[in-house]
Amino acid sequence: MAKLMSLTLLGLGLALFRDHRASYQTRLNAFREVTPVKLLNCNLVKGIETGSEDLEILPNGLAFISSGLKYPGIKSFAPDKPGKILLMDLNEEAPTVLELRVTGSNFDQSSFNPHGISTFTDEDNTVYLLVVNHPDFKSTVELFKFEEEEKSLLHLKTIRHKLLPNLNDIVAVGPENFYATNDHYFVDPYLRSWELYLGLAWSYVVYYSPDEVRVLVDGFDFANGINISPDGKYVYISELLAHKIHVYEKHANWTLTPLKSLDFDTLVDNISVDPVTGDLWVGCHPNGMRIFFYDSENPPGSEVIRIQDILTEEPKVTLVYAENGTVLQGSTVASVYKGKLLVGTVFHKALYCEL
Ligand SMILES: *[C@@H]1O[C@H](CO)[C@@H](O)[C@H](O)[C@H]1NC(C)=O
Ligand SMILES: *[C@@H]1O[C@H](CO)[C@@H](O)[C@H](O)[C@H]1NC(C)=O
Ligand SMILES: CC(=O)N[C@H]1CO[C@H](CO)[C@@H](O)[C@@H]1O
Repeated sequence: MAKLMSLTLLGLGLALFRDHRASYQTRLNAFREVTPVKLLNCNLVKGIETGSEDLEILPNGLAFISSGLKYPGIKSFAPDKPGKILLMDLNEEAPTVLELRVTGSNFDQSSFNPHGISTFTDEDNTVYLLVVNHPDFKSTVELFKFEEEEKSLLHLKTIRHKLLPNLNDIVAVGPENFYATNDHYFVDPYLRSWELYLGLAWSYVVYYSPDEVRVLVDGFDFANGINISPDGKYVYISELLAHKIHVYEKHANWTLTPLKSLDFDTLVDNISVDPVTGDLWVGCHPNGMRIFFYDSENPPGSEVIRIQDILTEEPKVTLVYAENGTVLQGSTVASVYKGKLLVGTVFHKALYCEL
C-alpha cells in the first residue's frame, strides 16, 4: 500500500514537473543572456569577496553593507564563517571597508547571517540599524544602535514573531517599526522548494510594531525588496519571480492599497530610493536559474535599473549597467551617492562606479 501510494505520488510529481517546468523556466528567466551596458570608471571594492547582499547609504555618505549571507540553495564562498556588517565612507577618495564590531551581551555572533538591512535616524540623530538575520536558517530582526566613534554596533534587541518566519528585506519606519517581506511561506525546506517550483505565490508583506503585527498584502511570487518614497507616502515592493515592481499608497494607519505595477524582463531584487530625486535604483538578476543553480563556468550576471518618475503615466526606465558575470556576479542592490553608484551582490563582490 505504501509502495502504491509512493508510486502514485511519484506519478503526480512527474506530471506536475512537466506542466510546471516551462512556467518555472519563464519565472526564472532561464534563457536570458546579458547585453552589456558599461559604466566608465568602475572599481571592485577591496575587502568584499563573500557578498554584499544589501546596503544602505546614509545622507552623510556612510554606507552599511551586509556580507556573508547563507541562504538555502544559494552559493556561499565562506559557508563556515559568520556574516558581518561592513562600513564604507563614500566621502573618501578611494573608500575601503571596515567590519563593524558588534557589542552587547545577548547576541550570538557565531551564527550571524545578515540579509536585508534598513536604518532609522531619530530626532536626536541616533542611527538605528535593523538587520534581517537567519541564525540557523531561522528569521529574526536584530536592532542595533550605530556608534560612529567606536565604529561599532550595540545590539539592543532581537525581534521574533510568527508572522516573520521567512524574512528577506525590511524598511524601518521607526526604531522598532518596519515593513518586511517574507519571501516564501513554508519554513520546511522541502515544502519550500515545491512552493517555489510550483509558483504558489504565497509570499507576503507584514507591518510590525511592538503593539501590533499585521499581514498587509499577500499573493506574491517571492516578495523581495521593499522601500518607501522620500515623502513617506508610497511603498515599493519588488516581486522577484513575477518580474514586477508594485507601487502602493501608504495610509496613516500603515495599510497599503495598490496603485500600479511595472513589468520587467529581469528578476527585480532590492530597491533603493534616492532621497533627493525619489528615483528607484534596483539590483536585478537577468537569469535567475544561474542564481539558484550556481556554475562557476557560467555564472549569474548583473543588471542595474533606474526608474524615474514612477508615479507618472510614463515612468522612465533605464538599464544603467549590465554585465555577464565576468566582473560581478548576481547583483542584488544598487544605490547612489554624489554621482557614484555602489552595486552589491548576493554572494560575490561589490562594484563602485562613476555615473
Ligand atoms: C486604513 O486607512 C484607510 C484609508 O484611510 C482606510 O480605507 C482603511 O479602511 C483603514 N484600515 C484599517 C484597518 O484601519
Ligand atoms: C562575458 O563578456 C566578456 C566580455 O565583456 C567576454 O569576454 C566573455 O566571453 C563573456 N562570457 C560569457 C560566458 O558570455
Ligand atoms: C533589502 C533586500 O531586498 N534584500 C534583498 C536583496 O537581495 C537579496 C538577494 O536576492 C535578497 O535575498 C534580499 O532579500
